[in-house]
Amino acid sequence: MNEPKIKGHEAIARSVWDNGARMMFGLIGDGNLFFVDSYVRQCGGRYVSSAHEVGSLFMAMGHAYMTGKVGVCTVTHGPGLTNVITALVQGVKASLPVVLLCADTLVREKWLQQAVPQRELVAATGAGFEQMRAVDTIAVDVANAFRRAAMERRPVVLNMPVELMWQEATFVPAVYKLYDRRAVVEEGPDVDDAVGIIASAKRPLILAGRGASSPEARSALLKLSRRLDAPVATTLRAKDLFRGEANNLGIFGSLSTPTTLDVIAASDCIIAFGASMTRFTTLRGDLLKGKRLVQINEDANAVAARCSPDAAMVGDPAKLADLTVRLLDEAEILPSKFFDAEMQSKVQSAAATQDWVDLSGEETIDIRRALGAINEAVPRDRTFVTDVGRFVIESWIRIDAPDPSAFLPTHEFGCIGTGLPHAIGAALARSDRPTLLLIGDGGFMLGGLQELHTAIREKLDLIIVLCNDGGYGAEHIQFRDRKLPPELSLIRWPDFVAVARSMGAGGTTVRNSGDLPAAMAAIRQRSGPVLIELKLNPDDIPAYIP
Ligand SMILES: Cc1ncc(C[n+]2csc(CCOP(=O)(O)OP(=O)(O)O)c2C)c(N)n1
Repeated sequence: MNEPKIKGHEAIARSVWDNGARMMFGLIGDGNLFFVDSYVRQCGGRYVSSAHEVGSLFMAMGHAYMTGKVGVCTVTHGPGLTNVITALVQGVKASLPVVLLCADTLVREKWLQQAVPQRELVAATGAGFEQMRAVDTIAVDVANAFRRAAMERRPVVLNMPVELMWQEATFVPAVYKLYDRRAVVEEGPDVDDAVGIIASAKRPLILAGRGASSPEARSALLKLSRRLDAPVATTLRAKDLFRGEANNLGIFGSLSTPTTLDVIAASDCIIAFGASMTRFTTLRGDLLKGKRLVQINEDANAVAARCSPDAAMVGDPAKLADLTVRLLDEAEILPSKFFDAEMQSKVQSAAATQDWVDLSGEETIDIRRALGAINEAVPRDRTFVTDVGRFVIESWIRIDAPDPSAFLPTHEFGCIGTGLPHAIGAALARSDRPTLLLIGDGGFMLGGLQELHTAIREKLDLIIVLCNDGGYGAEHIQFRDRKLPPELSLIRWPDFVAVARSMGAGGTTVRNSGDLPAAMAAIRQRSGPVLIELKLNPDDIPAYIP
């Protein structure tokens, strides 16, 4: 039988659609325009065009983070690819599954303006690389890129030679099934060693990371904490997992409160679930000194990679917490009495006390005061995204996320200016609730302003809180610390609110506490992206921890 033939660009569009992509981000050029057109007009796919390619890849990453599915992005050859190199590196560091469909120039032409060694460029970023081989392998090549992105949890670049776009072949759909690779929990020497250490701990403390932040893991960890009389804490990424629990210490690490640091210092055993134990979590190892560490992680590669545990278990954190409780019961181990009424009242009274003095003036507002008010004004069911800079420390401490899955920090590569496009992708994935973005003025000028128009065009429910300290605060404080003049870090920006309004967003400036009610009203009455600019004194922002 003679199957009808379709063109290469149509086959790519159909394959992307068949692999579940209902939304694609990108920027068109010679190499990908016809495929994007087929995706939109023939498949009915939703295409979001960015102002700069790097923005489209960050959008796809924000979308992937919120949906838990593979994000999709397309760029043209040459500068289309070189423009996304930073985002590829960040995607690798953040373990985000994304397929980047990247066109490539004609092989037979020697001196093409936009020719670059794509494979070599991608290799240096740590992302995966797949070659679209021929017009009749398009379906399997696309399916394989999706499979690899999902299984390897990193961006995969699919190189699409432009000569394939108008060639014809019969089309056989391809989608690869993903197999569950959940580690099986079996009793054995690892479990014996780990539970032995936990059973003998006198002052155990449970630490949860993002790998143990599912609702099942949360309740299993709380059950174990009650069984052991252990307080609970989280890494930054699992922030707010235990909010409201009596034995919650909040964040473990460089963002810990003094009371939490006291409890950590007193503990003799850290039981870490789903945490990779970064240098920020352990304070470069200092917080683990003199304690035993038990690490429990589903990902075997994360175990003992950045720390030296005394025992470890590889497997589902919820199941291993349940197993630990069962084994402690069978061995009739007594609770530790570490978390007692005294510790509870210490933790609670510390949380209820304001340990800072309001430094708001006439022309600038104290960041802590402003963020407290914003935290109250924005609906609780929210997505919370942050850019990078000195402001981020206070933002992480003072702004709540409803749960860790709604919290998208973008700091893995320490790159400023990635927050707004991430927030756009996240807002498109979760249009049922507002997205709150905290960003600095430097980050906004580097990578926010250029995509603000995308957010406005897409009519997103996006609240942008711009922490404007008049320059690069993370550098300002370093000049000040070394008693050097900070002028190089100070920049006279345009009027951000006027610029945002001229583009079609709402906006208001907060100079002092008297301006807060108007900002709260602007948040309540928003009908699209709204910019809340906080005027901050660069000399009065709590210290940045590098
Ligand atoms: C792409 C990139 N360029 C430069 C830096 C160095 N850097 C780190 S923080 C920072 C200041 C950012 O300023 P802003 O967004 O206003 O935040 P602030 O530190 O003032 O709170 C800079 C320039 C970086 N991290 N990433």
